[in-house]
Amino acid sequence: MRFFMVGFGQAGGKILDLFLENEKMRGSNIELKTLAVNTARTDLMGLKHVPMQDRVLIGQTVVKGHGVGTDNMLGAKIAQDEIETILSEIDNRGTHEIDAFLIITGLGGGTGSGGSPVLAKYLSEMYSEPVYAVGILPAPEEGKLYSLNAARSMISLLKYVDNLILVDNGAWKFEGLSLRESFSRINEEIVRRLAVLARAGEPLEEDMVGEMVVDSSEVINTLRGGGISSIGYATSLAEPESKKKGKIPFFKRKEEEPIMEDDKAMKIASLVRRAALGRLTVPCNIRSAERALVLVAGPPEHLDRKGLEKAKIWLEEQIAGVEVRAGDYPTRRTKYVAALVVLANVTDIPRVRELQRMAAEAKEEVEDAERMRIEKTLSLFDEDIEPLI
Ligand SMILES: Nc1nc2c(ncn2[C@@H]2O[C@H](COP(=O)(O)OP(=O)(O)OP(=O)(O)O)[C@@H](O)[C@H]2O)c(=O)[nH]1
Ligand SMILES: [Mg+2]
Repeated sequence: MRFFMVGFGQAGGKILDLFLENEKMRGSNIELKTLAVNTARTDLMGLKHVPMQDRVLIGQTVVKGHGVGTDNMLGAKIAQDEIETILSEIDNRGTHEIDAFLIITGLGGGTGSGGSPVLAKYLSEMYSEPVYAVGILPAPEEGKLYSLNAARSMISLLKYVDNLILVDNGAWKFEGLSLRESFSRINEEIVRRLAVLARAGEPLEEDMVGEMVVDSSEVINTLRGGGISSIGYATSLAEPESKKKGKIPFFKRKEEEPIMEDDKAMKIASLVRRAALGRLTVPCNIRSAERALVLVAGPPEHLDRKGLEKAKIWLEEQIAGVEVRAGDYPTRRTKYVAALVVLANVTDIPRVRELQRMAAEAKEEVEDAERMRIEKTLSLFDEDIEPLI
């Protein structure tokens, strides 16, 4: 699955940066097209792995490289005014080999929150490839302005993206850490999941083929329809073959072999179950999902077709719809078996409902405050004074 990744704003840029670092560390052979877009010069300078030529500063004449200060209306305006610059940077990098666009952004801030929907709109109009966004929801403690921004951004993004993958900062805050301190850990969790998704359908090591191959078209079919998705993930340490009981030739009896195979299948099935029922990127009711995609990655001797099929049948029973796609890919670059479950087009997401409520309240308060301020200011003047216009 070849993404053209755009990190929009500070959070988006940082996650893109970490994704690239992770790919480098793994000695990845995936060719990546990337762009970090921001209105804040220092945010762009702080990136370490996004190549210099892939960093684009917008809005210089308006905010002089200082960011939009959580004003996402201004973020949207700047993106709109400079859309030609962003689009030509994307076009210059070539798009014919990519499978999809992926815009990563914080929804509660200004630059990425406002700019991402504008970019999504143009990309969806100009290219046939699907456009996805990874949107980070603000934690409740960040306050009403962030909620209002997130609600506005989400509503606009959902008009243009093929799918919006949500991550809830509030649900991912780590025990004993402040929200800011949690960011780097949350970002690692996001990158881990994106790395698995980005590998679907890509040959990792030339001589290895999965038991059930998932192609990028299956990711695209899962993520179609313009809804909201949530991702589950779980790993387990892949025990070396020699340590498994029953695999030691001396003790091995013929009739034990099927049990071993069943054991392998059971492990895969329970890993997938753990991924789907554990902490999701945005907590939601799994029963409200329209489709699902399962990807399992790990050393080839730990992958199992039967296990995957079992998991698939189980997941079909859990979700609202019937479309579940599943596949695996072998890799020797890890000691773990990882399972990723994408729950596509979920509708029952308590945090989104709460955000809508908070945003409506915030909007009313802002309007009330504005009306009162105007009334108060006007009451300072004598009623006999005539206004100029
Ligand atoms: N998970 C995660 N969330 C972040 C990170 N940095 C900021 N956020 C969240 O993203 C929102 C703010 O978005 P930013 O990306 O900082 O804002 P921006 O797009 O740079 O816009 P301005 O700074 O207003 O110009 C807040 O809700 C933060 O909680 C990060 O590194 N990780
Ligand atoms: Mg910023």
